[in-house]
Amino acid sequence: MLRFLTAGESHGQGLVSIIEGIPAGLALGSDDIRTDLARRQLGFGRGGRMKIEKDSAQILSGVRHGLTIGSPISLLISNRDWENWSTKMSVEPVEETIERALSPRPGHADLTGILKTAQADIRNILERASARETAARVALGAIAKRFLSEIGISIISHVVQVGPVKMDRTLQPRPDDLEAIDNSPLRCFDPQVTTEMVEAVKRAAQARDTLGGIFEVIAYGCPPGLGHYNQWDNRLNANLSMAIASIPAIKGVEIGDGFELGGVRGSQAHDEISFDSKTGYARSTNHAGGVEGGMSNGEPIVVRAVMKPIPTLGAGLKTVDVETKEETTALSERSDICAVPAAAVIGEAMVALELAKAAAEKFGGDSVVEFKRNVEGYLKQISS
Ligand code: EPS
Repeated sequence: MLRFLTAGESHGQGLVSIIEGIPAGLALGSDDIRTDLARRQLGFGRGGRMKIEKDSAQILSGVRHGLTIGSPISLLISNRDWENWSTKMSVEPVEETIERALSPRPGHADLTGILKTAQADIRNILERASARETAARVALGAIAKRFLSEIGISIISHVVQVGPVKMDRTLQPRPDDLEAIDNSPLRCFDPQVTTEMVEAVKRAAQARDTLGGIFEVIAYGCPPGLGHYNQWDNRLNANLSMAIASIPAIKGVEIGDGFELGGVRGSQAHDEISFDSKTGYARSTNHAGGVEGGMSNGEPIVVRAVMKPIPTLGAGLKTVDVETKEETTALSERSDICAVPAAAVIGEAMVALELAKAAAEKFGGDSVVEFKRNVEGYLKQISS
């Protein structure tokens, strides 16, 4: 029902995206998208490209006079850097000889990409494999967030680890804390840990190296029952994991206490149930991260992901020239030292898109009015 696609190269003319399945009557403007696009560009340790780009999305269709009309919404994010690349990335053939990229970066799509697609220039791979594409996903995610906010769902993220520097796992921010998180140079909720993270990024930069880390996305206000236990590909935990793992450089995803659950007994792993006649069912803990049996259970949904260090290293790793097969140093485009704060914002977008999909499936509705009426009826039904 709700689906989306993106297109566009990192140094091409721009990023294009289409989302289908957002009901009619949702208030939506470019400003709703601009805030999240700017948040994706934040973070200490970003490269020179972020100084060039000032991302904004032009809404090309699906919105009229500030409201969605139920047709596919299409967006264009123009690349400012395009003017420096219009010959190298020209759609039409060009007269001059363009230097090819021939030294694949270990950890990137470069080598397998040229082998798989029978192309000789790594640029044809890296342009699309680049994390630039995630700007389009963040724009779509902002639309999904706008939709979810109609039923009281809000999604935040924060960085809990950069390289070896970790934050206390039990510190969990609330939606009101998002501004403070965005104001932190590494989007970390703990000021003391932030200082240590900044130092770690500085040390990596001095060594012309890169750093990964771990981020957490939390969705507040989800009703119980998004997703389904009835079929493998309806399970919300599975779909959230796929959505997050699809972000470039993500190597692992956990929900709730995740991998730590492998080391404790059942009595410590599960969230005991209570009932209050005024407030309904409740849990005193949330080890499950808001998902049980493939469905949201009404508690905050907590998803964590590990991002590997970016494979474009200033110093360049050992590799092989794909033409001569001689040993060489991997190509080193201008790049980021640490992009975990940006990855966290992309994580919010992917969680939003997945929850919007699950909510649209559960509650249906061709208009926002119908969707909200269905949600209200359901919440009334399960509260009695
Ligand atoms: C990226 C390389 C860099 C990053 C880029 C991801 O781009 P450039 O080669 O233009 O310096 O800045 O990220 C973005 C452009 C972005 O918008 O996040 C890569 O190789 O993945």
